[in-house]
Amino acid sequence: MSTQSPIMPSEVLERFDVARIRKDFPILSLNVHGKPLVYLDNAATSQKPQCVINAINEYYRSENSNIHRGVHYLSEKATQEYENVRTKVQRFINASSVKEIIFARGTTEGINLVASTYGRKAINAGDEVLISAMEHHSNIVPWQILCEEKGATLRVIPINDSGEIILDEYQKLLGRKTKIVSLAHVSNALGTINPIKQMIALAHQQGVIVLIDGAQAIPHLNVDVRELDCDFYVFSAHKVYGPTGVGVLYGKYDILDAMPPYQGGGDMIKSVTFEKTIYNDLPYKFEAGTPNIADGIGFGAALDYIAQLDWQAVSEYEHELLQYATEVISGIDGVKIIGTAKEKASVISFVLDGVHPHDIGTILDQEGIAIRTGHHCAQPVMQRFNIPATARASLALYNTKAEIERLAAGIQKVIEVFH
Ligand code: 7TS
Repeated sequence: MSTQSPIMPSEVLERFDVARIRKDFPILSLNVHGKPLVYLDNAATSQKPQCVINAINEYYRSENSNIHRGVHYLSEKATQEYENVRTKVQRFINASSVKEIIFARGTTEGINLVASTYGRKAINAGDEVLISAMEHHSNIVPWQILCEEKGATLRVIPINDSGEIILDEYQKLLGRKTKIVSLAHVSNALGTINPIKQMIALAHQQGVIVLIDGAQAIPHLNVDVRELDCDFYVFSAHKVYGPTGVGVLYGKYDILDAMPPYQGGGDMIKSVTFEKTIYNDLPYKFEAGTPNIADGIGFGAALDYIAQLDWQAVSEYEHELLQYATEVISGIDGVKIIGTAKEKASVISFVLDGVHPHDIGTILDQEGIAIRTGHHCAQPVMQRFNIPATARASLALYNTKAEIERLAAGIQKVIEVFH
């Protein structure tokens, strides 16, 4: 029941200059309930570096204007800044073209867009949509709505007791009726990294297209959409140090081009008469109305911030931190970690004997420690493990070993209170 580190500080933990990184995130120096904040709710949303805050501020101070429609200085400047972000996203995920980068409100909207455009066109009565048992609600409900409308069936790939997809079952479920597979790259409730490259290849062998929900992968893994060969990849800026309200839908050009539009309105058209509307080219066909310009530009600053980091060092650091946290937390008597896949990122979901996760969260909050408790918008995962909820600590590049030790001490306090 030791909360002391059984692991010596490693080379990686020493090499990565986390103290310098932490200075970039002003919120990390807050005190909460009189104690230094330990922010371990990064899977819900990450904190923002000063450069992102500055970019949004600067936009409203000196660039604010609507985009794609003005000939005046401000509108041209805002348009250029906003479109530059598209190029940054294209490079970030190695897409072939900026035309394949659609801005949306976030992961949720990206999935809904695909379900209600590609899905409505491609899926008919008797067809099947295949997801896994570890999906976030936003990768379940849009498909349920679609299946209900079309008389199609939602099929679910089971997971094992470690929280890994059972690949044999996946292969059995992939059949002639399957029209789309939609999978989390990384599970928000379990932390499992799914073998999506292999799963995409298996789907493609059957001529099935694949959407990847990258919400939890994008802050931790190196994502190359061409290497993965996914047909769609969606993620949210706010989980990767950018602002809320902006996200990305990547799609292969030919697939996007053949899809009907999502919402109708300004910017998504070339010409409108009462008889007929000609839709705009990609990517604008899917971007009706004034977008979230300021936060889009803030997202660009987040991508610049990431670009100047040694991403390999970040990944190694986060991996080491996760291993350390897993060892320390699982060493506490009465704690059980939910999600013990061999390949994991960032997330430690756990339950504690005799204590409801909400009580864990409340006591930790008094210690200045922010974790999330509940079903994490993945209720079927809770059902799979026969639990109502978990307590979840989720890590980011600015977390430290010392914070993990504060978490462990906080859990000890919970135990003292309850026993
Ligand atoms: N998919 C996954 C895997 C997620 O983790 C989330 C958000 C979403 C989709 C939805 O993202 P949004 O930005 O559109 O809301 N996950 C969480 C979480 O784990 N705690 O709060 C939000």
